Amino acid sequence: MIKLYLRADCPYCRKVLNAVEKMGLQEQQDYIIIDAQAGTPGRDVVLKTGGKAMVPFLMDGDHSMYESDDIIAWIRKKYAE
Ligand SMILES: N[C@@H](CCC(=O)N[C@@H](CS)C(=O)NCC(=O)O)C(=O)O
Repeated sequence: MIKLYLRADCPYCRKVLNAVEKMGLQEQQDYIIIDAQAGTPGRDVVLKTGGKAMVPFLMDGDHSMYESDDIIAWIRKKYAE
């Protein structure tokens, strides 16, 4: 399951969400959203896994990445297959 670590007020996170919604993907079914606002357990996971305090952040099994364009491309490729 794709995990998207996001902040509600982050425009790059909104860009990722808009893209996955446009792809017709369903939250809970195709991906889950984890709050990564400062001070949350989600933020701790982002820092520990990727080494940077930045969102959006994707985790998909062993894969993780930060850049919104890369995240969108990863999800698009995964669900196009
Ligand atoms: N180039 C990055 C920019 C991401 C970015 O600037 N994220 C901001 C929030 S909008 C961030 O992580 N700021 C630091 C923080 O939240 O601690 C992308 O497209 O994903």
